[in-house]
Amino acid sequence: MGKLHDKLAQQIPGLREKVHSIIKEHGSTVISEVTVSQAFGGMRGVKGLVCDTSVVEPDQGLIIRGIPIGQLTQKLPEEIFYLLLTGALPDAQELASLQGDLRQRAAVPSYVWDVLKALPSDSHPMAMFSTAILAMERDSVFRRRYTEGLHKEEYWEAALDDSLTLLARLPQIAAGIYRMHAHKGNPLPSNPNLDWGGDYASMLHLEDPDGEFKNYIRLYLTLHCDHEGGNVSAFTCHTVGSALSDPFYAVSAGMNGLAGPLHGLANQEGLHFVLEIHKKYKGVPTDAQLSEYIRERLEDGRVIPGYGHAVLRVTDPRFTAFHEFGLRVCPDDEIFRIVDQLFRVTPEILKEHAKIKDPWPNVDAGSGALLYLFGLKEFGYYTVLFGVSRALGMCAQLVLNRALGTAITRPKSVSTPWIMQAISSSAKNVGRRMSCWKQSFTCQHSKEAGGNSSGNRPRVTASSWTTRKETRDPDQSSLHFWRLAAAPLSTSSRSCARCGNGSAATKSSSALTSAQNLPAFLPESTLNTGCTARSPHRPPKKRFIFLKQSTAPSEQ
Ligand code: NMX
Ligand code: MLT
Repeated sequence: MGKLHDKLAQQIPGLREKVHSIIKEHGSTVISEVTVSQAFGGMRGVKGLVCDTSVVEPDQGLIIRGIPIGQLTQKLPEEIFYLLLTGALPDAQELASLQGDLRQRAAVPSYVWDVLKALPSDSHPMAMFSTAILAMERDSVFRRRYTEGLHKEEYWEAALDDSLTLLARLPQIAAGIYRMHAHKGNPLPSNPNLDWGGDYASMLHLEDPDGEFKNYIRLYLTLHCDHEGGNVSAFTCHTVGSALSDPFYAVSAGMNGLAGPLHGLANQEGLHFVLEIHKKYKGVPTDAQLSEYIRERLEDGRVIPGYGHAVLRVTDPRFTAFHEFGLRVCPDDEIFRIVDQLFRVTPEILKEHAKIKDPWPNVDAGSGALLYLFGLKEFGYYTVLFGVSRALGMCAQLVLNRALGTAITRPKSVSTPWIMQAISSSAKNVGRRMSCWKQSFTCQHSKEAGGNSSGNRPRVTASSWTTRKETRDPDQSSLHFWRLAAAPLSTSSRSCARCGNGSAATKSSSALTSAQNLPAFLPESTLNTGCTARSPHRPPKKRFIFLKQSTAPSEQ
């Protein structure tokens, strides 16, 4: 398996040791919490998965092994595969070794074509693609070796073996699917003198007088390669692979997720949307017409394809790379001009909808328009291109997970009644804790306020909590209250925020928290403690000071 195998064999023992020691020494460190909204809302933002091939920063987008994707646009996709796996770009020899290995494995078995031909002719290209990958499972080295008794430490080698075979065959399979889908004849043979992406472009067999189509396909395959571990296709692939299903099963499953319109199919939807606009306005509309069109679509309860993202909060740098390519190659083309115009007009409209967290274009907003311009007009096919590229990331993640012995994926699900029970216990617990807590404090200002029947320092009254609590939803009432009550308080000055009494023995919120075992979920910033006692000459304020009874001045 060449130099890539050797490099990984060198790196993996160190990686294993690092991960084992992190788990051993810091296994109980909390890195995330889960709210009810997240449990119902696609686990958005929950950190419960590790992926080292790439990260997606909300304000920067895709970063592969520390390198922003915008700096990798000139690299070949197979170089990116090497980078995803090893953390470094290959040198010339390493690249040649990988390309040689891929070439040797590129022949597609004839049974794959038989399976594809047996499918109904109107099958979606993504269904064909996923089926072809699944059919090749019979060739899995991982499954064969596992059945023979493969040692755990060698899982990754078998996964790499399968991954290389799978990736080597994908361009010809994908190009063959295109030709079948577009009724353009039999699949064409692979050209061993071309790189992985160039060969794919060449087998698609479209006009390419100046080589820009090949460049575009290489760019396309580089930009879509990976998007950390939580996107639908990568996560599905990861989950299936975690059961030690081999890479053919796992990648095929990932492709089925990619085929959804909220994920990879959005590139097909995006072009469809642009063509609809072009048809309706018989060319490029005015900005006002386009705005109206977008608003109508939103009012019809339909998404604007190619816009929004679960993680990103800026223009996707992958969109920027496609946009720059279009500006260079076809700035005056009407389809491209609509893509460009959508980029100017759409975000401002989406920003009017507070619920839409990311109004900016994602990778799918412009990629299809350029394919269309190069003559690849069957947009039902576009997600297959995405899939060929995303297989790089899926395979890299699988190999590393098998190397690190990542456990079978099995989060705990809960039922809706369980959630309702948790909400009500949480409200009761908070009430109980608050009540314990308020017993432990007394108010400095009670003296000036005249006190209550039991003395000069009345305890904080329950009503001061409940008046506010009643106005809040039951699960988070206290938290809201405390947030309301929070006000900057210099605990170091040890003086009261209302009367400025320097002798007030105010404790820092963290000291109070630990001393009184306060609700652990209250962020320290919300514990700027305060007094709820009313002074006759001062209306109650949002800013209060609590004093611990045992340290109140009168008891010192
Ligand atoms: N057009 C209309 N509504 C949108 C859009 C959009 N482009 N983006 C988000 N929203 C809505 C979303 O449907 C949700 O509505 P509701 O509460 O009624 O269900 C609300 O805004 C909140 O969604 P967000 O939290 O902003 O986004 P979320 O993380 O749930 O979903 C996407 C992310 C990507 C699924 C969503 O932005 C979307 O549907 N975009 C259009 C489809 C698309 O371009 N997908 C491609 C993603 C990239 N990829 O290649 O996979
Ligand atoms: C992707 O490339 O996978 C998409 O941008 C979706 C995602 O990251 O969730």
